[in-house]
Amino acid sequence: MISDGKVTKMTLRETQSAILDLIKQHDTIIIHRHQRPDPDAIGSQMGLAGILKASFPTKKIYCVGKQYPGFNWLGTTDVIEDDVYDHALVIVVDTANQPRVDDFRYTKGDKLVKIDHHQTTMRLAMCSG
Ligand SMILES: [Mn+2]
Repeated sequence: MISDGKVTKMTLRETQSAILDLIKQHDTIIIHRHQRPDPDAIGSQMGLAGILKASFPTKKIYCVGKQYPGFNWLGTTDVIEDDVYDHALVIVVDTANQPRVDDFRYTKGDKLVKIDHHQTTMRLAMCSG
């Protein structure tokens, strides 16, 4: 976790708890993934959105990024205005580094979380509670 520029080593459970706290604290959550997506990018994006919508039905949950018709079967992304990012939690999934994030507005939210299975090549997240 990085908070105020300070890196804190956390256990997996502490990280999960910190992310859950951020989810609970935000009414709007915007989920990004990488450009030229493959099914694991779209699946993790849409899957997370589905879990969040089921768990927190009153929150506004959006998935952004270019829609590719060949992946319509996995779900469709939302087109949202810039002001939706005000006070939003942004979660970037399956994206190793900043240049690959689809939709560069990912920095415009209130808080930013990265959830990824790639080796860390670049830090994205400013995750603070
Ligand atoms: Mn991928």
